Amino acid sequence: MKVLFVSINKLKSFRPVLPIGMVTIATQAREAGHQVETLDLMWEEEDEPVVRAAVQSFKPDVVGISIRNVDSQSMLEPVVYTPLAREVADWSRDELPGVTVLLGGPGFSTVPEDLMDFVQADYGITGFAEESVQPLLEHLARGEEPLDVPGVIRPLPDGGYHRRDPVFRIDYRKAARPDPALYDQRYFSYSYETHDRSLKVPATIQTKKGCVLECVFCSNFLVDGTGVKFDEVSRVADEVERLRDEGLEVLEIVDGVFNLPLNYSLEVLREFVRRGIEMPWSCMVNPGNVTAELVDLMARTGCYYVEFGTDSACDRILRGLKKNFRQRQIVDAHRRFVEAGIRVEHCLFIGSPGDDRDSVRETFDVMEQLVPPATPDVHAFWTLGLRVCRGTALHATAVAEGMITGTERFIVPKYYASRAVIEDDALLDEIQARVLANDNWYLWWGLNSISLRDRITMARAESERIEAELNDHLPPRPAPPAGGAR
Ligand code: B12
Repeated sequence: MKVLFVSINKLKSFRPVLPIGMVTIATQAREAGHQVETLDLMWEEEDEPVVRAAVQSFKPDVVGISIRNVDSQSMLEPVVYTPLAREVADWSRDELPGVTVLLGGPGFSTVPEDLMDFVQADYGITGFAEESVQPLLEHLARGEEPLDVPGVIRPLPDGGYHRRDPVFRIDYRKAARPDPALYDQRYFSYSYETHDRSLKVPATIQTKKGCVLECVFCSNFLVDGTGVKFDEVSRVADEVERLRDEGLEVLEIVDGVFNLPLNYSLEVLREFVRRGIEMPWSCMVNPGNVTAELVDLMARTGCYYVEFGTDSACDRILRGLKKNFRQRQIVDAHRRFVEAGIRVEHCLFIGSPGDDRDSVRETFDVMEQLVPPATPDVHAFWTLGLRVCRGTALHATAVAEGMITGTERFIVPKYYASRAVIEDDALLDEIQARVLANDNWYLWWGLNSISLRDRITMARAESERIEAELNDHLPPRPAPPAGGAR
């Protein structure tokens, strides 16, 4: 089969991320004997002529569209990225009537039926696809329906969808190593600025899939399943050595949480140390699982920056979010990394279930200690409101509290923001003042010129416009059942 894989992610902020998932399965398909080309719209000014030309010249049997991000997940800056998927499909079908349109990617897995409806695609694959893309293509090559392929979704002639649940199984020994030649080479000459240096786009590696936590808002279980699927430590180290030897200067470990479970991350790091691997790298970290040995090994292997999924610094709120750590551990973990010379970025929500004046102030007070002004190696990224995702406990809470009806399409971004925060004008003014007073805190770029209260009103109007735009292209049917909340 001839397969054209297209990545529609165009987000360069705050750094462009390599489409490792798409390139992994493109490599896998090529190794299975299919003819494969990749097209990455990240670098294109005008998408339409590029997509049309690629389809015209390659004449693929299948156009596989990789959908990483559904939307910005930001209530204050709502943006949807999915219309481009529909356009890519339309341009392809226009150039090559009858071409098969296949959807996949982490964003796709979070809203598969909605995206199938929206794009009018022929097939989709939910979950990770190392073990399903090949059987799907083989079936298509034989002119058969790939209905038993794990994770497949296919429209039924009379409406609705045939679906097979993803199996979330992977044999890493059989999985292809993403071929760097299938990345758009413009990633490797691009640099982006941080406050004090210019950095290359990091090479990416995944040491495992999945997460053991069940944070109430998180949709990662739709992408990677529950439980953790580990790669072999030696394979991970081999891959890092290869990337380093190919000249890549910076590395990012793209596990949802690197240090969970702790023992496995320690094994990976000990293997790096044993092989003398040392290069600048970064990852996402759980503040509840940070030991002296972990930080020491991370620093010795070159880790220069970690992103904490802190969410709140109030124990009551952390408990409600089902986080596995409390304020004391956030403070400890932060200090350990800072002492080791590793930059820390906290990602925090304002408006979680139960959030009110007291809990917001407590969180702000703790962050003022950890991330004071004029310390540019530590940052706090605040998000007002939490994106409500399919099958999450937060979805059930948002319905129970009357914030959404529960029949909304999940492709349309909806947010949970506790009433005790969002309806308290004095608190919103205080939040604005405290964020603006700290040059290492970020909530929304426009905060200097537009008040937070006004921005919320403007963003609501923008959200309504986005919803209407999406609904224009969706058949008028209720969303499928959300599935059991976790
Ligand atoms: C690591 C990560 C980050 C890192 C990226 C670092 C880097 N250098 O890549 C950072 C922290 C920077 C980040 C930022 C953001 N992220 Co992020 N991130 C992730 C995470 C944890 C892993 C992504 C990854 O690399 N996976 C590894 C690869 C191998 O897997 P994969 O991409 O899923 O690909 C597999 C399948 O999806 C499938 N597949 C992929 N493409 C295709 C195509 C076809 C045709 C088919 C059939 C299959 C297929 O096969 C692949 C192999 O199994 C995911 C959550 C998760 N568990 O997946 C969120 C996730 C992708 N991120 C998400 C979001 C929203 C963002 C941000 C927009 C957040 C923000 N507001 O800033 C930004 C966007 C940044 C950007 N420029 O695009 C969402 C996207 C979904 C959505 N609802 O929009 C996710 C799913 C988290 C979530 N559950 O909400 N992220």
